[in-house]
This record gives sequence, C-alpha cells and structure tokens, in this order.
Amino acid sequence: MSHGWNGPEGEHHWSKNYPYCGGTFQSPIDIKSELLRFDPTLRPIEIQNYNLSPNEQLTLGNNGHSGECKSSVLSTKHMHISSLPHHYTAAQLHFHWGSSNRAAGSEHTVNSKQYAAEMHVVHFNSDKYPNMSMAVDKSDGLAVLGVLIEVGEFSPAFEQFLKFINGIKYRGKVQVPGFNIRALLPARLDEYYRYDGSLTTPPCYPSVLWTVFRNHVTISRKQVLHQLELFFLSRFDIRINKPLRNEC
Ligand code: SG7
Ligand code: ZN
Repeated sequence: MSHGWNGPEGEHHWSKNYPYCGGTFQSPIDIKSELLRFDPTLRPIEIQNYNLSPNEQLTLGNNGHSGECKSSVLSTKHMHISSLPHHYTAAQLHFHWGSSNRAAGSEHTVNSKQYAAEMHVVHFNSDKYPNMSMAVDKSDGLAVLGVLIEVGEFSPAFEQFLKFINGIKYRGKVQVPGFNIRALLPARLDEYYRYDGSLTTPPCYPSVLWTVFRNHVTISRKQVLHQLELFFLSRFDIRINKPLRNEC
C-alpha cells in the first residue's frame, strides 16, 4: 500500500485524527442473527432510475484512498431510492475488495462471515440537502445500500464495468457507458438488515442509514481474480458523473 489509511495510519489509529472514528455508530458491523429483530414497519427498498442509459457515462476510477474531488447528483429525479423516511439520491457507488494478501474484502460481516467483496451505493437525503457535501455530516444525511458479494456464478452485470478496469490498473479514470445498476443488486429488495451507522472510512460521520441486503450476489472466481491481479489497492469508485457537479 502506497499511503493512506493502512499501515501505520491504519484503522486502529483513525480515531486520533478523526474524532468520530470508533464511536458508537461506527460502521461496518458484524450482523449477528441472535441480535436481529423483525421490524414490520420496514418496506421493500424501492429504486428509481437505476437503469442508466449508455450515454450516461460513469467515471470509473481507482482512488487508492487519495483525496479526489467529490461529486454529487443535482437532479432529484435521477437515480434514487424511496420507501425510507426521505428521498435519497444516488451520488456514487464503490466497492470494497480484498487485497491479494487478504482475499475476503467485505466490510460488513454476517455472524462473523466475511464475504469476498461489498458494493456500496451512496445516496444523500435530497429532501433536505442540496448535495452530498451538505448531507455527509448530518445525522439524517445519507443512506447507503450495501451488497455482499460472494464467489460463485459469473455475473454479466459486473462484467459491464470489469471489462473496463484495465484502464485504471494503477490510478486514474476511465469512462464506462451507463448500464442497469439494478442488475448489481440482489433479486430481493425486501429482505435486508437496517441500522443507523456511519461512513466506514474517515471522517466516519455518523450520518448513514444502512441497508445491507440479506441476499448476496455472486461473481465468478475469474472475475475476482481479474480484480486481484489488477489491483494492489483495495478500493475503487464508480462515480456517477452525470448530472454531476464538481465540488472541488
Ligand atoms: C470510500 O468510502 C469512497 C468515499 C466514501 C467512503 O472511501 O467511496 O467516497 C468519496 C467520494 O470520497 O465516502 C462520503 C463517501 O461517500 C465511505 O463510504 S461508505 O461508508 O459507503 N464505505
Ligand atoms: Zn463503502
């Protein structure tokens, strides 16, 4: 790892520089089945406009934890979720993968089981806030959908962007034509774990209403290997950059 939050500046040291890290709301968590309770008031997650057209380009970038420009979706009619206390508009999605020396890379675990990878679709509360940066530190600011990824059947949906990642072997960006983001989610959107938590990385703001789908999705071993071969760094982002505004 070249720099960033790993090594001597790793997770166990975050709280020194970021007061919110390690707090009561810190995500991720181990989801323990004996602590779960059924909440009959929860509704299935409803998604809108997840089916991006090919001319809605996605910027696929390997951020290597470096501070990049943040972006936000301006239009509330764009990719969003409902059936939560507010409308939440998608700002970006990203993955947490294992590195070659630590094959499993999911952040959330279920009864201590770690999955191969995890996808997060980050949304901000567009009823109350104009953009991501206004929402990021507010207690009702964000809603993230988490998808656990296991090695198994080949995923045509993931291939839609995996085939482009050669372009971002080290660091940098590549444009990917929009596709149906719904296909990256599990079939069932009515079974999920819900809790109040935080950003999983510094500054760890306790601003995230978490939804982790109960059912995982699969990608093939080859698709994972492809990933491991290409990345020394364990995270990269897909930024949905249309209609986006740079906030640098
Ligand atoms: C990754 O995880 C990036 C961050 C993200 C963070 O480091 O995807 O995104 C940007 C734009 O820096 O932070 C505010 C935000 O989305 C934490 O997100 S997460 O809690 O969903 N893992
Ligand atoms: Zn994440």
